[in-house]
Amino acid sequence: MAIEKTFLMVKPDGVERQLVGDIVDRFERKGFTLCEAKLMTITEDLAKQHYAEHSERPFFGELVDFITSGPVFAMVWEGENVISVGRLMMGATNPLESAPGTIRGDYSTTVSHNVIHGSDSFASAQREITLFFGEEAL
Ligand code: DAT
Ligand code: MG
Repeated sequence: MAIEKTFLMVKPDGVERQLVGDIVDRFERKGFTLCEAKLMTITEDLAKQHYAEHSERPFFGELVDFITSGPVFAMVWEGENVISVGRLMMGATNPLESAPGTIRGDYSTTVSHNVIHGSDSFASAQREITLFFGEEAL
């Protein structure tokens, strides 16, 4: 038993393609609980903090440009093993490995415009929830 919280975010491509409702629906039907949500535009500064672990990667500039290119739908979800189960529901980063039935497997063909972000560990979840919603959302 591990009731925990994770940070999930529909990226600008997902918001533009009107996938917010479908994505919220998937997590609700799974049995997870929505704790926080907001439609917002990420500043360059916040994007660089959020993706700090990738700052030395060759795609970092494109990643920051993309995630700040339009509104995102940022969320905190709670439930049993929601961090790892949420990652399973998202599908793999590599589009060759994101299985049909997952969000990325159903809606994305590319590694960059891949519809959704989700925390990959307890430490990332704590950091990302605090970054977007403040410590009171933990
Ligand atoms: P994830 O979003 O599955 O946690 P990640 O943390 O490795 O994946 O990378 C963050 C984002 O960076 C990812 O959603 C899309 C982008 N990205 C990752 N690898 C990339 C690559 N090789 N080329 C372009 N963008 C990439
Ligand atoms: Mg990641």
